[in-house]
Amino acid sequence: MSNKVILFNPRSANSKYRIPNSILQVGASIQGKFEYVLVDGNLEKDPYQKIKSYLDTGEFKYLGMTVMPGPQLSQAIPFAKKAKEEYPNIVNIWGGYFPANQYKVVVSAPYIDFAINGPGDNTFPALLMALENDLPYEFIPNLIYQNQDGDIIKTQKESLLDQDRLAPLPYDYLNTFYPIEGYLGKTYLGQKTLAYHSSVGCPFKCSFCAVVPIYNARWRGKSAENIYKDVMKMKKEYGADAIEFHDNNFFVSEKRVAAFSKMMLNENMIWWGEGRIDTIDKYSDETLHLMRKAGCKMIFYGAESGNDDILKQMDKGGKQTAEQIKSFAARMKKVDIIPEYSFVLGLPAETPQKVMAQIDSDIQFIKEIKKINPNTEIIIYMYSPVPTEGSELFERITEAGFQFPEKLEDWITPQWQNFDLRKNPLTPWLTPAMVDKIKNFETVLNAYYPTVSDTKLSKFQRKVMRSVSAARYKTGLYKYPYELKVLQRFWLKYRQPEIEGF
Ligand code: B12
Ligand code: SF4
Repeated sequence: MSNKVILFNPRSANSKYRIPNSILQVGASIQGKFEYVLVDGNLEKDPYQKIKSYLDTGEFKYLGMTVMPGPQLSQAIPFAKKAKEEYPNIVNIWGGYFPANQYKVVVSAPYIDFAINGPGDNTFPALLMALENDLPYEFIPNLIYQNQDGDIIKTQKESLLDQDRLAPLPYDYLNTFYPIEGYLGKTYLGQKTLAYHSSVGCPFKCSFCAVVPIYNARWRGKSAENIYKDVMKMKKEYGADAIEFHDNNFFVSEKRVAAFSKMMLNENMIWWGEGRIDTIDKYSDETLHLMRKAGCKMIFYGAESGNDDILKQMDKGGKQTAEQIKSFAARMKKVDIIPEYSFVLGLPAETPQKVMAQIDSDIQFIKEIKKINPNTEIIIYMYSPVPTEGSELFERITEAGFQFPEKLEDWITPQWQNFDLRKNPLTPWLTPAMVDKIKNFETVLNAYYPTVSDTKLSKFQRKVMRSVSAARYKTGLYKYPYELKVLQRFWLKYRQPEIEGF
């Protein structure tokens, strides 16, 4: 029968491949209903050849891809296009954050048939059923497509599903395509790190965030018991000894985190996740100590900026302030959990002088944080807007002249690839001098405080980097830090969370 499904994870990393949770969960949604194969672009030398070999059997009709912005597009776009040209009867279905946010450009491409708008757990099997049985699909929630008149149709959004009732992740089936051990990599957290996703969405509405347009301040998580069950399976059967929680916001519920921590107390596993300062600052000391005892070693936070006005603009509904960012860094020091603070520099302002002044003041703020808690890991992003239409920030960037590509293929031009990686934000209000200042400060900061999570750097190398960069760091002379760049090139394959992730 020619109704089999290929689920493809385009290449997203050059090393430290994670379990492709997106296609794994999509696979779970059709397990037992449709036959499917998994193709991981991270592990295939020639993934298109692999896809083609399946299509050549004549048994496959559906090509599902998961797509996030950035390098995944450089396989997703040409592969989808080529597959449609060579096998015109296949149905191309894209899911993930890119098609959900950039849906206009995606479904207008003549070779893409459908985009999934957020969770695909019900949508995907329902769509396949409809297509197989020639039934209407207009009433299937979370779907985006272009109809015959050329109108873009977005069907209604479905309520978030009870995450405990989703089909179990088909780890053992994935293992028949790619050995699971290959996905449990060495990180700062452990020798065999499991990537796990325990919740969907986020209850907040930060105006720059790609999660907001899709989830609209909704969040649902699996219970502590079910997370623990999956983690234990991966520990016992595949030797996992650490966990990276890939949730947008793992720490929404103190009760869930405390319950999970209690279960993890004697498991000797280290774990990490992403949270919000204002949420976790409400946790009791007791919970924080319990988390640390249970293996929570580091938490990633969007600190964003040291300017309260900007924080207000960004964190709608949030209560984070510059004072709190500082006092929380001190609190984390007391409970011995490393705060990983990310900052977004280069936001628009009325005049270039104001943009520059804000960059300077954020740099000062970061240095203050480092004084309060030198273990704080700092990650600097250059502001890249996402089109959260209707948001205040979106209106401002549009007024300032920002425009997204109009054609899907334009996303794989080098300038947009760099934009995706937040390397070159293409934002009209940032001058080269501003971009240089941000990048140079980052180089000096990383040399003066080499990240603890880089497992390759020796004590001696850290010492040398620190002393060579000390004068620059202290005096604020960040320009042309070539000597540091040379050292970093030789000694560091820098952990670049902005590209590699965590
Ligand atoms: C893991 C991860 C990575 C890994 C990739 C791992 C891998 N697979 O090899 C790494 C670390 C490499 C990475 C890198 C980047 N990432 Co990333 N990443 C994630 C993360 C944390 C988890 C993704 C995941 O596995 N989710 C679990 C699955 C189950 O959820 P899901 O993907 O949403 O899938 C559901 C639906 O979307 C839908 N669906 C998804 N795919 C498909 C496919 C089909 C066919 C169907 C039917 C449905 C469907 O159904 C699924 C089940 O309901 C997400 C945030 C998040 N919490 O999701 C960010 C995220 C996707 N990444 C993001 C970004 C920006 C990047 C980067 C571009 C830059 C950066 N700063 O991180 C880089 C570069 C990417 C690259 N190199 O191509 C953003 C995207 C934002 C946006 N503007 O769209 C996110 C949302 C993080 C964020 N909040 O900013 N990333
Ligand atoms: S808290 Fe994080 S995930 Fe939630 S809306 Fe803000 S930036 Fe996005």
